[in-house]
Amino acid sequence: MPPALPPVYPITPDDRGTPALLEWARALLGAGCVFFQHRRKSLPDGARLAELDRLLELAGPFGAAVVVNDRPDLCLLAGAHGVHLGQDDLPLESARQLLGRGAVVGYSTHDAGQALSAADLPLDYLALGPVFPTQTKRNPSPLVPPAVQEAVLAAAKVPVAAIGGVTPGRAPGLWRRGFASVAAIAAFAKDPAGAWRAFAEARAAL
Ligand code: 3NM
Repeated sequence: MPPALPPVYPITPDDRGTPALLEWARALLGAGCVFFQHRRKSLPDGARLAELDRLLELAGPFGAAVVVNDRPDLCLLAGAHGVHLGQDDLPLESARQLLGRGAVVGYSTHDAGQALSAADLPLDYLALGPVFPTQTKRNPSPLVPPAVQEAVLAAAKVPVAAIGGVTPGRAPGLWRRGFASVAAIAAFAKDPAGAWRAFAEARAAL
């Protein structure tokens, strides 16, 4: 069984070097996070793979899962726990073929058509966004209106993560609406351990 999508899903910032990124991960793991995504689109492939190796070494003693953004090949090479694929990446079936049933395979969707047509794909979770305005993603899709969010949540056969502008203050509304998870970059960028605690408190108060 692949590791399950947790209620809070941190994603790495992409605005710093590897030593600072490893500090970010150490803080998050120390605070209790056991599932996060390595999303480092700006790094050359070799540096991205080397950083992923280092992250997996850090995550191992915590039993934490590291999901690789976009790249089943890097996931396989590093022995990471799964991939998160976008609309323009390898097909989900190909990622599944490469990584097997034990890997997490997640998929980004941005509208009802994409999310509903993913219903029969070999997925472990869907991400839907942006649910709020995001400063982090270049050229984000238009906001997913609440009615579309609800339609996707009603039809989804796998857990759905909300993404885009998520903060600890916004998370409870998303969980209550039926999102299994909230994924975020900016909210965790400066103080990952503090943000982790703020999300955990919001979850506990739900
Ligand atoms: N994907 P922040 S929005 C990586 O809409 C990503 O699918 C999105 O960063 C989507 O939490 C986004 O800082 C950026 O808004 C999320």
